[in-house]
Amino acid sequence: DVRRKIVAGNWKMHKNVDEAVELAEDIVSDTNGTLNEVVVFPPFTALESVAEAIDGKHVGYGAQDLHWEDEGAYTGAVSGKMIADICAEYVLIGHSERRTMFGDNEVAVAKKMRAAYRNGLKPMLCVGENAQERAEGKTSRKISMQLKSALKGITPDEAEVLVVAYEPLWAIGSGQAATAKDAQEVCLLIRNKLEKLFSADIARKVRVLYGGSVNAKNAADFAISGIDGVLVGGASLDAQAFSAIARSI
Ligand code: G2H
Repeated sequence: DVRRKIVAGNWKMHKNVDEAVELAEDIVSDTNGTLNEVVVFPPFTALESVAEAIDGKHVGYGAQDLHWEDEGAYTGAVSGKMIADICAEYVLIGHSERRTMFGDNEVAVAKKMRAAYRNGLKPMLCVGENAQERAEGKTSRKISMQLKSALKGITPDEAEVLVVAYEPLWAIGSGQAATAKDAQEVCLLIRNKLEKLFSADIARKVRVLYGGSVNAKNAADFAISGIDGVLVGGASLDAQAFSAIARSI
């Protein structure tokens, strides 16, 4: 397979600095030897300390969000330029918690995508339908719309390093993960859409992950063709559980 799998941990609003550094260091030692790419997303207050602790090791790190401008009067915001300055590799964009609780609409997501690329960060773009959209058979339409809107103006070169995370809203933090078959179906749909938006070559290169209530027990279910890894929330806060996931993907 041309695509190296990614196991990513989204720590959300958890961990103070000391706890974050300890977790990151434990993940580094517990995932030693894995062929998969391992990435952690600490909260902003701990990002630089985690960066210092694991820089040069096999575990990558990124930010959970960014502002679309590089600097300015935007109280409380952190820019892609600032995130790139501490040598982060990735940035999460359009996580459903940002979309539903912080007003990140399609316009904001698209601007954040451009800001990430402008600053040399690889975006991990989150898309997904809610329970009602799934029940009404609108999953495909919703995902296609989100991809088209977020990737508008992105060049083929930029698209190559894109990572897409399929995170159905009904599976997030609910303990009720999607079945591997349902996740695989939507991941394939995402890859088809990428082929339409860019090319078959780029669609072959982009990693498409599944996220939503992945844990050490169910992670291996998602080790199937078309799913290039997982984005883990709750279970990524425990080094042993997260490392077990990294080994089973
Ligand atoms: C989805 C996921 C990680 P959890 O938000 O982004 O979280 O694994 O807790 O459902």
